[in-house]
Amino acid sequence: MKIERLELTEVPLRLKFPFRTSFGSVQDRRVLILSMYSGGEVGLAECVAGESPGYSYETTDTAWHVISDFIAPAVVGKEFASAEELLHELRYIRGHNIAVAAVEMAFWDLQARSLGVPLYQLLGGSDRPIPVGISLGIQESVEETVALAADSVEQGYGRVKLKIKPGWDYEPVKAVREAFPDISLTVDANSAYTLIQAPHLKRLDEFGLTYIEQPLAHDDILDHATLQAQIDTPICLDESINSPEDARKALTIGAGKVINLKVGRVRGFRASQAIHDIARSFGAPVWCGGMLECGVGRAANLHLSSLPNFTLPGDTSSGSRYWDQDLINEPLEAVDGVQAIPQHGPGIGVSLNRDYVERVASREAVWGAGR
Ligand code: OSB
Ligand code: MG
Repeated sequence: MKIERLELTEVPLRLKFPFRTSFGSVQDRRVLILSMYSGGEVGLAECVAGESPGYSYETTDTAWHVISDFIAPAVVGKEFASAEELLHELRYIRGHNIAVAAVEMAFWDLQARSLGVPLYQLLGGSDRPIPVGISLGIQESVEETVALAADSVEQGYGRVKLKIKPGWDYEPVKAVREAFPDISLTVDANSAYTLIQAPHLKRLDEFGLTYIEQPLAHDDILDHATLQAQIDTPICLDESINSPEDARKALTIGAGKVINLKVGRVRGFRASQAIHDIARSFGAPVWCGGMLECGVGRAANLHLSSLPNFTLPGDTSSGSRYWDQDLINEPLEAVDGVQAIPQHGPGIGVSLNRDYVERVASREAVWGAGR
């Protein structure tokens, strides 16, 4: 497939509520949408970089820079037979996985649309209901946290994840566990602790959590292995896994037992498939993480989540949870804790609301020939 044209569009999008984690709070998002054209088809992807370098060093602006100044000039006008070939062209770009992934994901969607098949088929998944969980940000009070967890349980979400940080961990988790003794409950620290706090983290063992997500440093696996040996709660790695090699090494040394797979963080679908397979060979389940995506990214995540080793509910909650006005035309709603894989057409199976996107876009860059 020859990449004839690429469009990168930035769209301001306000979350219904501020989302607070151990690394900061966000409400005003700047979502990047990539459109890739070939042979009359257009592939879509969302670039999941955040607005500030809190979760990853990548931001909306670094992704804009790397895509504009390095990736687009290297791929537009060129022919690629596969995602591997595309990735090979970009192999000299160290890091910046979120930027590279956006282009790789648009290529997969373009391929699937050109073949007239749903993306999950190309990825090796199957048409099955996708169990979904919900990620609850840090709240002002324990009462609010319990109330939000109650809403989530009522809506049928199959897992409730609480964001934690030092000073906001044992109490809210205890309160939610007491209110809901039987739900699958997890916590996500986004790297807010160090090994010195291992005895404190061990206290969470009493709540029978499905896992504790990324308690220690974003670039660590060694201390996670030490911690895992001291606590009963399985560790789920998020920030620490940026490649299939990271996954192999982490699982080899016992740094965790579960992986939160985010396509952007690991450089795209090809790497996601590899990490999925490596985790499976270790008997470690994976689940699909979220980056406060709009419908474009969520649709892609749902297709990926259909691969067989995605055995835990993902952070692919309803689009309406975050957005009054999503950027896609079709709703993406969880019903009784399950999302259907969107198949309103081939590829990721949703369509971009181009009228709206063009009306509110804050900037756009274009490479290659006319549409
Ligand atoms: O650590 O999983 C995370 C959001 C932004 C950055 C990092 C994370 C998150 C979430 C939200 O937990 C998941 C979602 O999109 O619903
Ligand atoms: Mg996480």
